[in-house]
Amino acid sequence: MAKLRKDFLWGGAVAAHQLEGGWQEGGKGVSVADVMTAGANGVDRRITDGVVAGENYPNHEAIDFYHRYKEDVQLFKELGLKCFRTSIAWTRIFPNGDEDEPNEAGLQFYDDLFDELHRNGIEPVITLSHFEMPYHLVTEYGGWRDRRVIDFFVKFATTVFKRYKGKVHYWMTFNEINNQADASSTFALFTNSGLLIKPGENAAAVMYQAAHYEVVASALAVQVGHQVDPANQIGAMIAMVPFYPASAKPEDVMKAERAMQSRYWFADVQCNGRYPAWLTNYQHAQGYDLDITLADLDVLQAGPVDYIGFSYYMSMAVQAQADEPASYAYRDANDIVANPHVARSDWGWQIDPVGLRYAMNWFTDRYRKPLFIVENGFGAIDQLTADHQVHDDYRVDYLRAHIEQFKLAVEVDGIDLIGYTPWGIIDLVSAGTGQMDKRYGVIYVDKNDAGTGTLARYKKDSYYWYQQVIATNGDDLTAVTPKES
Ligand code: P53
Repeated sequence: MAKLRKDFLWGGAVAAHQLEGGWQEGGKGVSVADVMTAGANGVDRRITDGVVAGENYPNHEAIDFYHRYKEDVQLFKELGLKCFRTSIAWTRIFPNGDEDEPNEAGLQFYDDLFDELHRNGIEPVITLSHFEMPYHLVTEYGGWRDRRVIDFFVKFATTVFKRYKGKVHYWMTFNEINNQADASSTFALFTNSGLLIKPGENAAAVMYQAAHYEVVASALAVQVGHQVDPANQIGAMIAMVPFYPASAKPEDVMKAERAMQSRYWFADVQCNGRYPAWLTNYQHAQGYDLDITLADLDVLQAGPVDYIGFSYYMSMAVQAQADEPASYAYRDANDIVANPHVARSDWGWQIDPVGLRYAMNWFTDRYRKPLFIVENGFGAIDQLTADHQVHDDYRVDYLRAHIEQFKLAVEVDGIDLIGYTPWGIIDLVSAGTGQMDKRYGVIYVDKNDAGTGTLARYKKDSYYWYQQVIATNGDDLTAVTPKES
């Protein structure tokens, strides 16, 4: 029976804008993450018209990793991390996005961070664009709706591939590129693609255009990355939420199939190098006037990704309508129904460890590429005790159940898995709500939703547990008693 690789990349994942802070340090420009206010559980974040005085922007300071990363890397080393997934803030390298020359202070920051990781035996795993394009590209170009943004992105990618050659081997192009698939979430359209939909515009048409430019830019980046260093492994990054049919009714099964196709055509293009026919037919039938050239299709064909990075938090179930159209066109708001067979987090996320194994089989059947679980985790309210402990057995239970399932996928199903980087290994700002109190970390950060706190770091019970998991290469998933306080 196959085992986890000897060099399995146990790690932790974060994103630049959610932990660095230092939003104006070292010449950094304003990113889309800098104009999003704090929301709450059930309260959307607002996108303001630039940075407005008096508003609360949680990403501006975040957990101040920009100034404290050396201390944090020591905690990661003691934890035993083999890799650390973060992103490069595009706005540190090209503050406005359309400059001719990169910003040296920004480049130097990541040189220092990557050197510090390597000194401590930790491999950086880097996302090029994780929900934070330069805000200037939104105001001047309308975000990814403009073809010129492809060149700006490829220039950014080329700059960092060259600069960090030999220091970074694992890359991903766009974080959760498919989060915008439904085109109905203002938040996803803005964070993925810098899109603000104007009155009278068809959001889906705008999304398909922007996403097309993104997959072209991704394929170009893959090609450049391989030219710069053939040792580079460049992946897609897909938000994997499996859609199950709500019943065995054939129409529900077909609905689930179309829901999966609608969310994962991005992976089809990034892995197979071409659009699936159903989507091209659908775009034509809808009358979308898309700028997709033959030259673009050649680019897609020439730039397939090396592996599939993906996030996994939850699954969903879908149901056909009574008067389902022939297209089975999928819409989140119409088609999702509650799944009575799984539990939910306080934020309504359906907890489904078996769904992770299912998703890994689905990816492997469809693409035959190595997989890398680059996000998984449990957002919860934690209680810090007076003596600075956090008894987060619920988080250990969630992570353990998911690790058990991916081990089955490797050991029983024979799936090729590069590594596992649980999300928010150190508490950080939530992408969806802007909260600090929705925590994922095995390291607690003393800061709350109001933005107050000392920013001190404390090890949670889950820290000691994960340390044991890594030390035994996943063999020992049992509970541990914290060794120190
Ligand atoms: P938060 C929605 C659904 C699944 C994953 O999310 C998502 C989102 C966007 O909120 O995002 C990923 O912080 C994303 C991370 C994010 C993490 O999941 O809303 O790649 O940036 O923080 C968790 O609880």
